[in-house]
Amino acid sequence: AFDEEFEEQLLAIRQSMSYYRCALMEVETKFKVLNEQFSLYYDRNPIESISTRIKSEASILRKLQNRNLPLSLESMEENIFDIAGVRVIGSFLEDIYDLANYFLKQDDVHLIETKDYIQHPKPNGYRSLHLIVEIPIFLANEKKWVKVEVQFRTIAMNFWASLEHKLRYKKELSQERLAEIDSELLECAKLCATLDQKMQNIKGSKLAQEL
Ligand code: 0O2
Repeated sequence: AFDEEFEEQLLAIRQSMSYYRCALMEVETKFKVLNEQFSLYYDRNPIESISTRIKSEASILRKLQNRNLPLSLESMEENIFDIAGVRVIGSFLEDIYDLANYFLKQDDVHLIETKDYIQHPKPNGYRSLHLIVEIPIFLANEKKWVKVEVQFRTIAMNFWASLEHKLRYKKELSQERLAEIDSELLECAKLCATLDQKMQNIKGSKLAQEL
């Protein structure tokens, strides 16, 4: 009986992960379609790149433990919203909000939560627009609603976040040096925000429109 129960649990976990992978495919396609339409009408691609990832098992476990939540499949599905993650890198600041709005207007995309770290950057300087949504996936005999986190960033936001992520793991440094690095990273984040604004201004300027 124990073996059977264990096998059932494994199957349920595998099934759940497969639903998250299907949801990633759906969302990725939605952005590819938007990019295609933009290219056709405006002769430019607002999306620099799209990437997807499934959160690692270790990372899911850590998140549940840190929040003192039960370690079960139900608890994972109810509490962890970024198991399926899509990252959309847009060209200009304005593109980020346009893409997010076009995506949210689709009637099979249900918004659960918005975290706008562009309007309200994190204290360390992190900027990105996060949307938690629920989208349907169509299986042989049923329709399942699956949660996906979409992170929208400009190239500059992604540049900062990727390098900050790497630097954060240099834990062998002294407290003093770590504080210095944090403050240097915050300064870099501000420079990136200025760059984004300058690029957006150039794009919006009369000169660029005439080109
Ligand atoms: P990974 O490798 O992407 O899975 P929490 O997830 O508990 O920290 P919350 O509120 O659930 O917090 O999510 P939040 O802060 O809106 O977004 C979390 C994700 O955003 C992170 O996922 C990162 O991808 C990204 N992120 C948030 N803050 C930072 C930051 O300061 N620096 C960088 N580089 N990325 C950040 P994970 O799970 O941490 O990692």
